[in-house]
Amino acid sequence: MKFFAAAVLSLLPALSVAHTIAQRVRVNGQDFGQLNGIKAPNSNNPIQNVNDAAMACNSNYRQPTSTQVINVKAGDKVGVLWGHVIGGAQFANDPDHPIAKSHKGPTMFYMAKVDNAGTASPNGLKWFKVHEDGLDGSGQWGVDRMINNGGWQDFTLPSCVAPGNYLLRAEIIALHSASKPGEAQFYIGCAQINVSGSGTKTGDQTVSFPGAYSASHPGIQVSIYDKQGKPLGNGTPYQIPGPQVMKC
Ligand SMILES: [Cu+2]
Repeated sequence: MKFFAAAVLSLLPALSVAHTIAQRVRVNGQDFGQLNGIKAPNSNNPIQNVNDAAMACNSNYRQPTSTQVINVKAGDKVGVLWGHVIGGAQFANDPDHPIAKSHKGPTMFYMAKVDNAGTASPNGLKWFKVHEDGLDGSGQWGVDRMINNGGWQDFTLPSCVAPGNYLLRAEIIALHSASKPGEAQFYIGCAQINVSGSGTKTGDQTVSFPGAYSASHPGIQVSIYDKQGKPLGNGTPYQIPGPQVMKC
């Protein structure tokens, strides 16, 4: 037993690097290619401080950064691809690609209007939520659906979004250790899009990043485990942090 506990503990540092990076964009199934129209960090480490400036669009971007802006129509299906490292799997049959299965939690998309999405600073923007996927009644999380989707996190861009350039913020919160304060892991990547269409909305309810989340929110500091220790939820509905999803 003692040996077993020691063996498990010695695995923890290895588990802690089972992280992920957002690195590709697709529109209606068309993949725009690695690091085109999206800025990715050099490291796959999560952000753990909700007040970190990197909560907007991550930080320490891999150079050179893409200034490409990807054209989408309001109503299109837009997706961002997550991978364990840049390029996807770290090695053949990498069990931590696109993310470690332990990293249960919600996935979300936010948008913020900018003048030029290819060069815009992610600081000081007004973000509105356009999609969220939390815990369903069968104990499956947004992250499980992303893994089952080969790393793609997709949503339908609301038809009422006004034309123009936007940063599209993809987010995963990994909650496997989140019962302790400051241990929720935030994975964030921002794509650069130009929306066309006849919509008029840029969000009913906007928030700032950092600022939108508090460390003690019940969707951020939370145990996701049932009485058997399975990550199926703790018996109360999981509350996704942030504002309501925009409605058209
Ligand atoms: Cu991780």
